[in-house]
Amino acid sequence: MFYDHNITVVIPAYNEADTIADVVSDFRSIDCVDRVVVVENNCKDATAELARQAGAEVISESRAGYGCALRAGMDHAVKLGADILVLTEADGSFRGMDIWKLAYYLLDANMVLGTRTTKQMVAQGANMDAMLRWGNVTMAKLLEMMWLFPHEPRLTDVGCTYRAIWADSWKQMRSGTTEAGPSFSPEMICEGYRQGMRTIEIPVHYGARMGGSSQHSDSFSKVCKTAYGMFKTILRKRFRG
Ligand SMILES: Nc1nc2c(ncn2[C@@H]2O[C@H](COP(=O)(O)OP(=O)(O)O)[C@@H](O)[C@H]2O)c(=O)[nH]1
Ligand SMILES: [Mg+2]
Repeated sequence: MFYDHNITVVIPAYNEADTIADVVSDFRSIDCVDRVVVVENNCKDATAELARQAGAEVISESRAGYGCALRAGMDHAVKLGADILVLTEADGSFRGMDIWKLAYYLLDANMVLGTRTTKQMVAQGANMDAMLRWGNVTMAKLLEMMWLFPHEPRLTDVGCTYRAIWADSWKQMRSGTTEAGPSFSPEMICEGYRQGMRTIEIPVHYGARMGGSSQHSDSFSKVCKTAYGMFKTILRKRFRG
């Protein structure tokens, strides 16, 4: 509980057996966290079993993809009565204790986004070199420009999974999100602006993956594919709603 608010952490996980147990334990050890939900999509390894053993509730989503997994996890958390939904990753690149920062800022907002582009918060070995950092900042500036009037957003990252949103705000924006993959991240931000939601971005610690390999950004071609998808999503949301 954070004050009187029930917090559920939602973790999308695809073949993350190397890291999922430590991540679930880390988030469960944080006092304000009430429940940890892991969403898997037909994982080919022991992710689900290890997550369950570590104390998470595991649900399976048949539609593949990061966006589908997050939507399913948030819907599940809402059904169970969560007040605050916190999204994070299964690879150990975020740390549980940063949830406090997100939660405090959420008292003044509909949604609080983490940013991984504050260099001083990026650990050695993290998948956030200068190219990725500036790529993320550039995409964020594009999003800012698109929604300059009337919102004047301040953003430096559009793809950070670590974020918090009120369950009521999620229910309100849900039907405006359709992306199945990583573009779900900027789509959620754009939908929030479209609906006039108050969104704040704050720096979070970003570390190296503790194991496994990235689905979206471990090679130049994957980064380009992910970035192009996000670019299209931002333009679509601005000009086609
Ligand atoms: N359930 C599910 N989780 C996914 C899928 N794709 C990525 N993830 C998870 O989403 C998070 C972000 O993916 P990751 O590979 O770390 O991408 P990166 O952070 O951009 O390098 C991780 O926790 C992944 O396990 C998917 O298709 N299904
Ligand atoms: Mg990751």
